[in-house]
Amino acid sequence: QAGEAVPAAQRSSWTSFIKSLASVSGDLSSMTAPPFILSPVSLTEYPAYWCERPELFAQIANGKTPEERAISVLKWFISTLKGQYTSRNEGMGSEKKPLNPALGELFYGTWPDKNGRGKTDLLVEQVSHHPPITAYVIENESKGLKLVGHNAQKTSFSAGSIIVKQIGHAVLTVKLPSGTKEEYLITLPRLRIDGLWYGSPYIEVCDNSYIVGGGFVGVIEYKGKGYFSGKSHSFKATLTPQPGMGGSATKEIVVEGLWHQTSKFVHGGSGPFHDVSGPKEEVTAVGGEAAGAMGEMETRKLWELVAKGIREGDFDTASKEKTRIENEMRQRRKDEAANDTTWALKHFTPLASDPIYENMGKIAKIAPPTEDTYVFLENWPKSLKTQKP
Ligand code: CLR
Repeated sequence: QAGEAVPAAQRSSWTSFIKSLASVSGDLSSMTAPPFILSPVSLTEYPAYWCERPELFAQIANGKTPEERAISVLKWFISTLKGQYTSRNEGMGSEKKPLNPALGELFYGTWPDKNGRGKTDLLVEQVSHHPPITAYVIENESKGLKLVGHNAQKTSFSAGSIIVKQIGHAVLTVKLPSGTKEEYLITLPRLRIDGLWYGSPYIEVCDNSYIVGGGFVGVIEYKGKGYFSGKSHSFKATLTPQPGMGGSATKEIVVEGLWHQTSKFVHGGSGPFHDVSGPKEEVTAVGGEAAGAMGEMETRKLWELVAKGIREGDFDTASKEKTRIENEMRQRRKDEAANDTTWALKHFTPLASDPIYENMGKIAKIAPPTEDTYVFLENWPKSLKTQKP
């Protein structure tokens, strides 16, 4: 029986949606779900979660030693988790099903300079539709910081929960004043979506993820209710010095706490570590066309009427518009096939295996041993950055 959180009129469609989850494996993104669970936001906007505390991102550049920087990277990373994995519950009452991006869908945004932290810019492109793959860059140029990553998901259903295996990784490059650079490989944790029967899905982060760089192998272990701390959203992060990786630290650093609240040092430091009780800063969307206008493929333009319909409860319009867009995209693919062409990506080029992932992954024994990547073409729209000659 579908739970209380499901509007009465949508109970039976919610029940059949849940039941069909068991038979759909791999990609849930194109499944039809009842209106109450739809989010008006496309997955191309999600990379903004990486930088909703821009001052913590900028802070990485202020570290004077590899150790200080590695700690700042960990602190910034842990501080993004609350936004990444609980913000839909806070903003919309439960986890929701995002709009499934079209191939070539774009999203550009910025966080302004404040208190000397520098301006931070975001660029996102949907580089594959089936399976959905989103590539992104976040750059704070004045601080020499650049995060380039992509993500995809493989979903399965187990014991009433959706298991989301995140595929993809990110590389953070820190340009040092000395002219050298430091690189950090960041991998993504596995997720479990619980609360489905009640109609109020929420995410628990599971297993491990890694941050390798700055002379450390960082392992973040995630636990939910009933594990070592007995509380949901628990984590323990261990930074282990790795000889030969550019660092000079000898002691292990261990941090423990709740990623959606606070944590503290338990080894290699003392006192509080991270605290995300304060407000975050949402990205400001910027059009990528001349004078900052939004192009047809920019997410807030492309999905405008669908999003409006979902927000206002006008699901007829939302669904009609969604069908129109999907048909247009299908036609585009057919035309390409007929003309023997393919869609040209605007900002990225695929690379079959990422050497940074392979090298660092080997040090930390990360599986799989190789992963593909999307290389950024360094072509920011002029509305975000003035191109250097
Ligand atoms: C995308 C990358 C972000 C973190 C993130 C948060 C929520 C995830 C999303 C990623 C991928 C798509 C996702 C979503 C939660 C629900 C949704 C797994 C990993 C699936 C496709 C929809 C399930 C439908 C139920 C909510 C009914 O950095």
